[in-house]
Amino acid sequence: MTKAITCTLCEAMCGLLITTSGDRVTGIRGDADDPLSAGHLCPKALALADLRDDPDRLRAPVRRTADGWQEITWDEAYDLVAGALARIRRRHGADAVATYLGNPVTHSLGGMTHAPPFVNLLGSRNRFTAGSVDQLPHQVVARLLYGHQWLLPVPDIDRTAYFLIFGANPAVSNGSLMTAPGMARRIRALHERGGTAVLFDPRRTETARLGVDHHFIRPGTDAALILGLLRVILTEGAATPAAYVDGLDEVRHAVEPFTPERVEAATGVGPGTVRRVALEFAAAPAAACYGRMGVSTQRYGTLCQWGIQLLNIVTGNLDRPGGTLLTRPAVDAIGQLDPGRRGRWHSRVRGLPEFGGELPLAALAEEIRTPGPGQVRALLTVAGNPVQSAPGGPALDQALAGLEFMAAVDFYVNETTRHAHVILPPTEPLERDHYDLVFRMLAVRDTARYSAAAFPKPPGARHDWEIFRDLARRYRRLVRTGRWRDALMLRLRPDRIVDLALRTGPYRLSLARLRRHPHGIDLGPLRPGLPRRLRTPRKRVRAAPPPLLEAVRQAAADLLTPAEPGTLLLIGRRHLRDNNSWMHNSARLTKGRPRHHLLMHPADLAARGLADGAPVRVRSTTGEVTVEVAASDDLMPGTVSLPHGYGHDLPGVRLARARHLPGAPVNALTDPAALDQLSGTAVLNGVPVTVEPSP
Ligand SMILES: Nc1nc2c(c(=O)[nH]1)N[C@H]1C(S)=C(S)[C@@H](COP(=O)(O)OP(=O)(O)OC[C@H]3O[C@@H](n4cnc5c(=O)[nH]c(N)nc54)[C@H](O)[C@@H]3O)O[C@H]1N2
Ligand SMILES: Nc1nc2c(c(=O)[nH]1)N[C@H]1C(S)=C(S)[C@@H](COP(=O)(O)OP(=O)(O)OC[C@H]3O[C@@H](n4cnc5c(=O)[nH]c(N)nc54)[C@H](O)[C@@H]3O)O[C@H]1N2
Ligand code: SF4
Ligand SMILES: [Mo]
Repeated sequence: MTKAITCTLCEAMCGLLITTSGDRVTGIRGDADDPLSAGHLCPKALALADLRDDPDRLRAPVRRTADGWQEITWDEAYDLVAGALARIRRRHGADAVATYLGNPVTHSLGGMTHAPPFVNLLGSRNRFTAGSVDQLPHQVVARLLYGHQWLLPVPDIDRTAYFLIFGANPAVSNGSLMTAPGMARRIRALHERGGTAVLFDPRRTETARLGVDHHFIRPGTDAALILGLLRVILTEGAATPAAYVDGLDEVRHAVEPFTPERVEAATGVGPGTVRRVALEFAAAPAAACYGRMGVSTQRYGTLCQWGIQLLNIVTGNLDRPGGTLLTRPAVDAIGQLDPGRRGRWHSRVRGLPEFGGELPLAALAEEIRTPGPGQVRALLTVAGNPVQSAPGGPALDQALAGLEFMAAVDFYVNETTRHAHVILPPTEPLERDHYDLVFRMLAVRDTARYSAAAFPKPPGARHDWEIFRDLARRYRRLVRTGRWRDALMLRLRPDRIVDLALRTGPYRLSLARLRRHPHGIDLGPLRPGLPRRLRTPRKRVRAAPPPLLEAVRQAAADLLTPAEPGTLLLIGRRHLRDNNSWMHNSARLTKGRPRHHLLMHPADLAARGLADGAPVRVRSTTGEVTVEVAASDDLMPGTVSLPHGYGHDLPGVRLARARHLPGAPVNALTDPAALDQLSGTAVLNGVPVTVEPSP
């Protein structure tokens, strides 16, 4: 039997055709009829079958005992979890129970509809998500400039003439906050129509190899370059902003210090390149500037994302076909979402402000470890592995061991969930219906696709949403709390929620209609909609919000400080066959040449007397790891690169294959104290390290 499904492993949302026989997968291929992915798929799609068959994947709730994990019934599991969460709340207050929502929550329909209302029910201010090790700077900037954290313009890659990229590797990641399956094809098409793609990245990446004009940049210095590009455009009279933009005089003043010569000393990018790229970008008939993880998770991530928006704004490319535009998704949830308020409360220990209702993940360990009123004593994680993904992972690992209670909604016993007292495993992705609530909002073309589950739910299994519904029912019997809206959401089925949202959405679609079109419905290319869709008070773009101006003023000297010779800066890396910290139990994805090495330029190896392939000790101010080094002239000298999500060999982890993969946990080296101040996002790129022979 062949069914049309949607891949949920990354943001690309590829349409897939899956053939099955009984309860087994017999084939997976790209769905050529999907209006967005047009047949594209990557090697991870095939691993959906491995995930399904993995004997290490939990199929029933388990409880941790002195003799290991013991299977229990759902009723027992719900009672244990709801009971413990309610008890700790009663004894120590709501803030004593923290929550962490990991990345796959956004890829699961039932996770998206039901995890947030359950978290609301718990009423704690100690809410954490993967957002603060990822995209929060984009949200902070969107809130300040456009009035809502989810008004995120998307590069119109299929119509642009000039694509300017900072710190993203879409050839591998398949695009992030820019759902664009088949990036190689799209870049090829850009070149074929005479367009240009320019990339700034300290590593010559897979994206750089797509015929892209690639330039090295010293890690952590992009804000200087981006503001320098703006300075060229604003001083050479090339600006053509829309009439609804305020504040460009202030911007012009703020970028004054960023002369091409000073930018070069800080970033390593020559003044000729700065001028040329700026003027080409401004002169292109349509241009789009975009930056992702490399510029979001660095010391001035919010300034980088501000500068990127400004480049699009001052050149008139915001809201222009071929520039960057807002999507118009069939389910438009923006009105229901927090606009991005900030600072309503602060973290207890370090006094860090919340943003959009969450605190920086970098603060979780200290909130657990530091005694006193408001101390975190219990944790619920959902679809996450913060021991691997948070800065200072090993310290968080230690902190988790000291919790009074921990529960996880997850189907693996990984580095994080091994600390749980109870694990509640949901169905796997092929067993559930799917509609992408998040990434349809961020795609380079408007489309809608509802996928029915490829397999029926096995007897006794629970979907993510059922777990939250059932937990909420028990919990509310013990703690009379919660808003009616959350209680209602928790009782509705996700398909019902999607249907209602489709019917009231901009295209008046319905679930029935989408079911009749299993390959998806094309809603067309991105369309202009500003200033009408702004959520600022007077429908004006605020190009120069005071907090950002103040931040540039304070950061300028630091940003423009020339690099010290001899220092090494660590950056991250993703691989097409890795998926953050999970999917490492799949043989299909992990066989072949190892790819966990620390990459280092041959000159940097020679300067330290290190041999290619030898184990080395990498040290930062917070920790150290031992890992093999590999020479690579794809790295900018002075930069080393290590992927995240490796190093699974900890006691209790139940991932038979992953445990034996070589590699080291990069977040042993990242520092929870190092944050992008404006957003609370962790600095994961541009971390100073030393590398020496392993003793
Ligand atoms: N195959 C695969 N795909 C994925 C994922 C995965 O794990 N595997 N993860 C998904 C997730 S959760 C996300 S958020 C996205 C991320 O999507 P991307 O951001 O496109 O992916 P990264 O590989 O993190 O790319 C970051 C790039 O920034 C560069 N970089 C590092 N530091 C700096 C710097 O200081 N300045 C500049 N200019 N560049 C820098 C790195 O060399 C790297 O090439 O990918 C998603 N897709
Ligand atoms: N140094 C460094 N650190 C990083 C990054 C980096 O580039 N460098 N990238 C950061 C980024 S962008 C991200 S998004 C984070 C990711 O960090 P996390 O979200 O914390 O971790 P993941 O590795 O995505 O772990 C996903 C977990 O979800 C479970 N899971 C998968 N599907 C489901 C499901 O449908 N339901 C439930 N309940 N569970 C499920 C898996 O079993 C796994 O345990 O890491 C961040 N950390
Ligand atoms: S690029 Fe790969 S992992 Fe991402 S949605 Fe497509 S098939 Fe799935
Ligand atoms: Mo991410």
